[in-house]
Amino acid sequence: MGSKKPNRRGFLKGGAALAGVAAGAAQSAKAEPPLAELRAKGTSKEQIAYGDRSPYETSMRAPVVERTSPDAFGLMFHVNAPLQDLVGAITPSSLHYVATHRGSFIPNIDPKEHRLMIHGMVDRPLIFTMEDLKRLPFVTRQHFIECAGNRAKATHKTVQDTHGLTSSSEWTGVPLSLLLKEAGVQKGASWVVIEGAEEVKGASSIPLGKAMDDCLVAYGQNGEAIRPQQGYPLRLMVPGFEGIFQTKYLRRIKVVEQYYMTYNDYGHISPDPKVAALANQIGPKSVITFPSGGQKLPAPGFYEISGLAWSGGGAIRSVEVSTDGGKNWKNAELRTPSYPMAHTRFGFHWKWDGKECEIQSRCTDELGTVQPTRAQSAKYFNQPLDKDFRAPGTDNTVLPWRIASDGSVHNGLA
Ligand SMILES: Nc1nc2c(c(=O)[nH]1)N[C@H]1C(S)=C(S)[C@@H](COP(=O)(O)O)O[C@H]1N2
Ligand SMILES: [Mo]
Repeated sequence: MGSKKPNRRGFLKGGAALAGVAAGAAQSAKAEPPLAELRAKGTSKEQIAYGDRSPYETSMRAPVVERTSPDAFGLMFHVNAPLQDLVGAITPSSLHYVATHRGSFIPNIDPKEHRLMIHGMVDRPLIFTMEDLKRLPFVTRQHFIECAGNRAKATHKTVQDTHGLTSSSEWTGVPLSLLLKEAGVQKGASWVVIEGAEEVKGASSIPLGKAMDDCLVAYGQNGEAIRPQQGYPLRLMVPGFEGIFQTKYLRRIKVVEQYYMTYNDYGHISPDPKVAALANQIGPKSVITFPSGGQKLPAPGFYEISGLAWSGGGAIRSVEVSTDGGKNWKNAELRTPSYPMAHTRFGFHWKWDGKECEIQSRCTDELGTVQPTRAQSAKYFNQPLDKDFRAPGTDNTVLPWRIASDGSVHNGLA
């Protein structure tokens, strides 16, 4: 918070500004069925066995605006997470974004049949069953994933459209370094090629230094087995790297002596070595999820601006919010622990005066890197913005939301 801590009671005292109604007046019109009726209906085995959300909660993933899923062949492409509806820093597994870069049927893998092979430039090629992996020392960490295709453009309406290709989960698995040490990496090795088990393979190459640093061979997501859409039964987590490196349905790791071009790298790798070296790490990025495009503020008064910040460079150090089109910036509060390469939730107290305005957020990570504006990014890449105002490179730029005097919220690029 800027200089002075706000006084919470102050907000409550100014209660007229809040949209609350006196107790008693806000009773729901629909009455609960009487207990006898509920009793007669009984409790289903399913309700007892595996929980469902309330039927009143209808938040959904949605295909990216640019491509339908499933397509005419039944293939699934990129599907956005409903960031506008989420609270906290963890994306519920059922709402985690999904990206299958060449289109895919989600494979149905029997974990008893699944194997992970580590081979190539190693002293002892190894094959692990899922049971083998679960016997080994594990770690649990929160990490975000973001697709390189997560880019806002002027025609997008909601934060689900502009930023929905990122999600954050708590992942559990075995450090990749442990498996590689067990296999014994040979002298001269410098890259690993990672391959998935489904028809498109999802292969990508990562530097050995990263593989030995903080990568996870993950089988757990948010306290249970990884969901099929996220790579059941096993995926590689490469914290902070672009989504394409987070190989799902992980089945093969080959230790090699040089960079290997895979099918997936096509279109992702730049011939400019400087760009290529930086391209796989996600820059510091943040976005306001409330109020955001498509929502409406019912009246002037107090609102808590809320949003998410994340960086491939480490933990989020600070988030600033501007409510006057980027002229003045004030520190937001970090409302969740800022773990390295994980979504961090921020909050910011705000009183809307009912006038048209523009709100935006920008973050700084632990390396001191500041999230750029679109203009700064265009200057850095020495490339103009296109007609949709898409940022060049991977888009980690600041996104403004414009609030009209009727309270409706719109994409500030439009
Ligand atoms: N095997 C496999 N791994 C894959 C992909 C894929 O299609 N197949 N898609 C990649 C892409 S492009 C992204 S952005 C992330 C998305 O992970 P998610 O679907 O769990 O959100 O997985 C990556 N790993
Ligand atoms: Mo992706």
